[in-house]
Amino acid sequence: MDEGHDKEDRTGTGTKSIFGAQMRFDLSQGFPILTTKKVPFDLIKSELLWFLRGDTNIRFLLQHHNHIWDEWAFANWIKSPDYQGLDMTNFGLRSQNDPNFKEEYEAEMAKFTQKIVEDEAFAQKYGNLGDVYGAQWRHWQKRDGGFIDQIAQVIEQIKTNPDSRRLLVTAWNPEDIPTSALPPCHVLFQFYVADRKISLQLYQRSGDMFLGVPFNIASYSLLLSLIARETGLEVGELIHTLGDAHIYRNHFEQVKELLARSPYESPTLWLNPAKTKVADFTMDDIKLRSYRHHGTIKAPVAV
Ligand code: UFP
Repeated sequence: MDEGHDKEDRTGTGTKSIFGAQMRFDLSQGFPILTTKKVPFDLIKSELLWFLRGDTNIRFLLQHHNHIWDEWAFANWIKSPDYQGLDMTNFGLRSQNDPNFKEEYEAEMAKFTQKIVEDEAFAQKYGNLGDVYGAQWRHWQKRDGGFIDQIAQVIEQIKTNPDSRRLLVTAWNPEDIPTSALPPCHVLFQFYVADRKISLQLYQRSGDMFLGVPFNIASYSLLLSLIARETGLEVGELIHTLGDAHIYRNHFEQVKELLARSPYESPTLWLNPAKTKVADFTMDDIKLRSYRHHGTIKAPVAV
């Protein structure tokens, strides 16, 4: 907020922004999740398990009461010939500015998500988001047909060739970008193994420091912890590298409130000791112990 450049942005909100920033978290010192506000760890868990399943259908998320990807599926639904409801064009912006429309939108959205959960055929058709993380991580489409499972490959490489400098997973596919509603924010991550510890560096091209980034820190720390489990290594550091790191102009008050709070001690992560494979973990196998935090701070999401 003090040193950033004033920048306009795609959402029309405006930001203070810097380019190129890095944070390092030593996971042996506790699990890096903000304590100065509540970060909903259950949503982070179900989203990460969804990515790791290679799933791109919001049905799994809805079954876990996770609504973070709803808008993207809804946007496809309202453009389809099967949609017969009220005009929902530009629903993101309109629902922020028009309380009557907001009510109509929420009713349409509730009908949509209920149908996804109850009707499997409908979910097949309208719950799928296509080329999002699950697909890129586990089913990277090859030019000659077939696919690449980047997660399985990187785990195998970490086990057999831990000194490799090629332990990478990428989500950025230039071919998909022009048709993608939300080009990946987490473009690429790399693993590094030394002294029996494994670290992960994430390159995130764009970070909303108040709303998105606290989520992202916890999500990639969990991913690192799961990969450490499967490869039999200790957890090292999460290195979070950001391209455009920004604070939206309508988050300044919330950021000041957050910074005025005193942090609590970090919680610890519990992973079911009976599970060793990333793919076998379920919601109940992952828990935060002693997560003490301050209250939620509401802030508008830029859409
Ligand atoms: N954003 C995050 N983390 C995420 C995610 C999105 O901070 O995991 F998916 C924010 C960054 C930016 C906006 O404010 O969402 C994406 O917009 P753009 O594609 O224009 O960078």
